[in-house]
Amino acid sequence: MMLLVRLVSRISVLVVILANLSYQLDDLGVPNYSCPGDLMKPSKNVPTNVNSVRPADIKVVMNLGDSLSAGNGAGAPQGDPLAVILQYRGLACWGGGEKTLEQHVTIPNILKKYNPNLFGYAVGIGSPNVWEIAQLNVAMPGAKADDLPRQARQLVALLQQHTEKVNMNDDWKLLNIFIGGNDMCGYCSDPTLAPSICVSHIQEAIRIIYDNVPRVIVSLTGMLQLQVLRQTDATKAFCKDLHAGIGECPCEGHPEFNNTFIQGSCIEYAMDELDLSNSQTFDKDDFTLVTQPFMQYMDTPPLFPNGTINMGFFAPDCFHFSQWGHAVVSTWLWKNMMEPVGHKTMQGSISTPALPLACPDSNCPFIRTNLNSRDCSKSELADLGVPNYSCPGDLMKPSKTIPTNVNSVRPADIKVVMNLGDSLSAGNGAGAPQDDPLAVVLQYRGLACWGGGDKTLDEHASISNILKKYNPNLFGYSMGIGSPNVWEIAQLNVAMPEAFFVRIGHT
Ligand SMILES: *[C@@H]1O[C@H](CO)[C@@H](O)[C@H](O)[C@H]1NC(C)=O
Ligand SMILES: *[C@@H]1O[C@H](CO)[C@@H](O)[C@H](O)[C@H]1NC(C)=O
Ligand SMILES: *[C@@H]1O[C@H](CO)[C@@H](O)[C@H](O)[C@H]1NC(C)=O
Ligand SMILES: *[C@@H]1O[C@H](CO)[C@@H](O)[C@H](O)[C@H]1NC(C)=O
Ligand SMILES: CC(=O)N[C@H]1CO[C@H](CO)[C@@H](O)[C@@H]1O
Repeated sequence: MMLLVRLVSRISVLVVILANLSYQLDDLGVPNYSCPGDLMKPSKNVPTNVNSVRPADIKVVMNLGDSLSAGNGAGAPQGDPLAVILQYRGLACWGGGEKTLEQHVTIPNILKKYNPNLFGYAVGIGSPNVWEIAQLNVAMPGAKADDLPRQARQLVALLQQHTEKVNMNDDWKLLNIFIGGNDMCGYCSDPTLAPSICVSHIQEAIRIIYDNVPRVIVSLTGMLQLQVLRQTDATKAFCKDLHAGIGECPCEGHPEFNNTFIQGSCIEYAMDELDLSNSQTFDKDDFTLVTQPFMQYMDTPPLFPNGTINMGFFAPDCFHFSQWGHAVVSTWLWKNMMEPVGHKTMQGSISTPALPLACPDSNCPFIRTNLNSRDCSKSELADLGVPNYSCPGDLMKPSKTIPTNVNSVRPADIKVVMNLGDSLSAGNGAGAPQDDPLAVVLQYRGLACWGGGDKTLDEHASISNILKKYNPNLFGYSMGIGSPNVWEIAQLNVAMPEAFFVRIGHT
C-alpha cells in the first residue's frame, strides 16, 4: 500500500510467492435493482437545501483517498503480482464508474443508473494526473491523511478548470473520502500518526472544499479494522510473508503493536471521524459532512459459509480489495448512506454483500444528513411557485422599441430591479428551517418578495421572478444569503435589517 518503490524491488520475491496463487477474479453486479415508486427519481426542481438531495440529484462524484480508492490491484489477474501496482481506479467503490451496476457495484455505478449524465467517476487504469482516466477521483496510492489537503486543493483546481463539465454553483456533488490505512500501518513507530492528528488533517481537507465548492455532500467512510489483516495472515502464510516482505503495513507485523492496540487505534480513528461529522462543523444550507461507520466494528475476515477465508475478497497482495471486494464494500456503504445518522450500521460484513441493495426511506427519500435524520420535515420548506403563468396574447411581451415615457412601460421593458427596505426586504428568516429561530438572523435576500430572484417563477413567486420570466437578462435582484455589502449576493437589493432595529432603539 505505502511503498510501491520497495514493492517493485521485491517483485522477484513476489513472483515466487504469487505465481501459483489460486483465487477467483469474480465480480458482483446487481442486475435487478429497483426501488418502489419514485424513490430513485430526481427531484422535480434542483434542490436548494442539502437536506433534500435525492440520489438522482447528484450530478458530480469526487473522491479523495489512498490506494484503496485508487483501486490498486482491484483487477489484477490471478498470479500477476505486478498488477497490484496498477491503479484500477475505475473499479473502486468510492470513485470508480467502470462497467454498469448490473455488472459491478460501486457508488458511482448506482448513481449512474439514475443519472446517466453523472460526471467525475474514474474509468480504466491510471494515476490521478491522467484526467481522461481519473476524472475527479484524485485518490493517491500511499496517501496518509496529511496528503488530503493537497488532494482537496487539486480537486478544487480541477473543478475550476472543467467548467464545461461541472456547474460549480448549481450541480450537487458527492465527495467520498476514505483514508487511514496507511496512518494506522505506521502509527506504531510514528506518534505524529495518532488518530486525532490524522482526523485534524481530514478536517483541514474538508475545510478547503467547504470554502471553495458549493453544494457538496461529503461522505466520509470511517476507518476499517486492520486487525482483519492480521487474522487473515494468521491462516495464510504467504500473505504474512508478503506483508512483512513488502512493508505494506509495518505495524501489522510489529510485536509491540498487539491486537488490543491495533483494534483500539482503528476504533479511535473511526470514533474521531464520527465526532467530526456529529459536531456539525461543516453543516450549512448547501454543505454537509456525514461519516459512514459500517467498518468501525467489522472485525471478521471475509469468510465462506463453511468458515474458511475467502481470499477472493483481496487483490493478489492479500491487502487491497479485488473488484469483488470493492463491490461488496459498495453495497454496505450505500446501505449506510440510506440510513439515518445515529442509526447507521456499524458492523457490516466483508463476507456477504448487503443485498438486496438498499433503497431510500420512503418517509425521507434523501441522502441522509445530520439534519434530515433528526427531522426530515425540515428538508422541504413549503414554497409557492406558479408553473403555468401565462397571459393572453402579447400582454407580457416587451415593447417593440424602448418606451421613452414612463407611462408606457410594459413589465417586460424593465431591465433593472432595485430595492430599499428593512429586514422584510432583506428576507430575514425566509428560508429558515422550522424550529430554527436562530436562522432568522440570516438574510435570505434571494427569497424576498421585493428584490429577491432565487429560483424561478415556476418554483417561487417574487416580483423579480415574474419579470425575469419575460426578460431573462433582468439585473439587480439578489440571490442567496448575505448582507447588502456583499455585491455578488445582494446586487441592487440594499435593504438593511438593522434599519428596523435601530429605529426602534431611537424611539
Ligand atoms: C434479484 O436477483 C437475484 C439473483 O438473480 C435474486 O436472488 C433476487 O431475488 C432478485 N431480487 C428481486 C427484487 O427481484
Ligand atoms: C498491548 O499493547 C499496549 C500498548 O503497547 C500495552 O499497554 C498492553 O499491555 C498490551 N496488551 C497486551 C494484552 O499485551
Ligand atoms: C469452503 O468453501 C469454499 C467455497 O465454496 C471452498 O472453495 C473450500 O474448499 C471449502 N473449504 C472447506 C474446508 O470445505
Ligand atoms: C396551473 O396549474 C395549477 C396546478 O398545477 C392548476 O391548478 C391550474 O388550474 C393551472 N392553471 C392554468 C391556467 O392552467
Ligand atoms: C507457474 C506455476 O508454477 N504454475 C503451476 C501452479 O500449480 C499448478 C498445479 O497446482 C501447476 O500445474 C502449474 O504449473
